[in-house]
Amino acid sequence: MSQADIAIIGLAVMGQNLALNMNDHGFKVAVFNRTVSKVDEFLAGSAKGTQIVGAHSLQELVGLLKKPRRVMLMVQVGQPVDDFIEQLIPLLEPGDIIIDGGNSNYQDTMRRTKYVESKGLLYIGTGVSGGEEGARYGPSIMPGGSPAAWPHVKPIFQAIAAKVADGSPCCDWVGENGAGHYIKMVHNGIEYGDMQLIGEAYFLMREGLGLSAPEMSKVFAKWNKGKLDSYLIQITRDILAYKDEDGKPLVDKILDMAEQKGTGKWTGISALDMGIPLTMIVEAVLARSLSALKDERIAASQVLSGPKPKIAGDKRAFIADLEHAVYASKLISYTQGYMLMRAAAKEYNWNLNYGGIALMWRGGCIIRSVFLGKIKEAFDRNPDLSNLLLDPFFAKEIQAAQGAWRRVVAKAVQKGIPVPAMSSALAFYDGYRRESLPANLLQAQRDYFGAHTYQRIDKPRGQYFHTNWTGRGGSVTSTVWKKN
Ligand code: NBP
Repeated sequence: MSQADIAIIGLAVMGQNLALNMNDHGFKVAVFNRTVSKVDEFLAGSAKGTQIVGAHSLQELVGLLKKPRRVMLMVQVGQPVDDFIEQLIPLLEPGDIIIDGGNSNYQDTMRRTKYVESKGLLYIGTGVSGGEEGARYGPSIMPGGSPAAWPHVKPIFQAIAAKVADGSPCCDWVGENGAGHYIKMVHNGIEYGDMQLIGEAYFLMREGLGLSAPEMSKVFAKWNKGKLDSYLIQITRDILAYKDEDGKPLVDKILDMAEQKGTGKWTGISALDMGIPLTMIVEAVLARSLSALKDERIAASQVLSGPKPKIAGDKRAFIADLEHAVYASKLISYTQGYMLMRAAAKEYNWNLNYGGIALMWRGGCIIRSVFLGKIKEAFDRNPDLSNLLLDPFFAKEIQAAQGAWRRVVAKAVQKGIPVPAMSSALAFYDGYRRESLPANLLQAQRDYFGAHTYQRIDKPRGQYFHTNWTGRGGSVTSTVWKKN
């Protein structure tokens, strides 16, 4: 019997579908699961008739593999990953590769890479995006870890990954240690932002224009043929058209309390740690938190009032403006996401390929869109592009959209319809494009109450001054906080 090319541990939705996908591409896969009965169920079920082989112990699994052995974990994040690593290390030989394909925190992946490498083995932490369908027919795969492992994994990963129109795979090497999981985390943060923007557009149409779910489905269908063409717009179109058993839209019956698993929050924490103004994604995370306060909101709705939400006037013109507002806000979100990745690359010494990342996200994953093709083009034009907004194409796009964007945000504010993502994106744009901001006053306040010192516009940067504002303070200054 020929030996297996790769092992997958963890036969829940992702592990099973990845195994079937690898099998379809001619790779022989060996599988194992903590609850061993699931191995037999899988082999007798959806894996029946395939080349996939099962093992009933880790020892048996490792024995089925050709060398260097490639063992991929698709298990719940956290302790289960560490437990499997511990159990695998004594069974593997130098040069063998452990791959974690779950949504692990990048800091865990940095720690695990170091640990596994210290045992003479190689490690890959990879983001896998696209959910069940992606895993089965072509996910976006974002691997990082031990560079020496990549050539051994590349043929399998690039074969099973989604492909863009020219056949390029949505999978490439991201960088050392935690880089792959970091990029997957930012992907998920961007996903939160995109979903929130779509939610705000939906809410403006529902509350402001009084449109029904099927009417809004038609709007999203139209948007999906333009600049916003993307997986999330497409599924929103389908969700809004979906009818419950009684023929009424199912979406109207779903409780408005959002849940989250943490990757959006991690993205926000990383941005706060590095001082990057990732405002839109953080607003999207916090909008989910606000939605979760359902009972408090019900109580508050009895006490607190606001304007009537109905938006009068030309509905079509407003919907046209809305499309621009979503597009411009999305551009800000991706700009901020790229600012964050640039800062992380500096912090962790990763040599990130920004155009390559756009290509990895172009297909297979939840944020796949035509727009990402434009980002790839921007980095092709200028690989050192410091900020997406400064690319000539995107600078022109945002200029063209901003009138409509301002009208939508102004109307939402006037009508009391919350649009935290769209409005914070606009505030970022108006801050980023200004040479001067009110931080001069803020620095004066800090110096007034805490002797934190300030720099002057009429003196070279790096010189710090303190003023005895009240005449009562002394001349001792505090340690300077330059950045945060
Ligand atoms: P789950 O995240 O639900 O994990 C189920 C697997 O983890 C099963 O094999 C289960 O074994 C195993 N497991 C658990 Br639970 N606790 C364990 C423990 N203490 N020790 C050993 N094994 C344990 O599966 P999934 O939804 O397929 O996701 C797999 C990974 O992929 C996760 O990291 C997830 O975040 C990530 N991911 C998921 C999606 C998605 O759409 N679902 C998308 C992208 C990435 P058992 O059968 O014995 O309980």
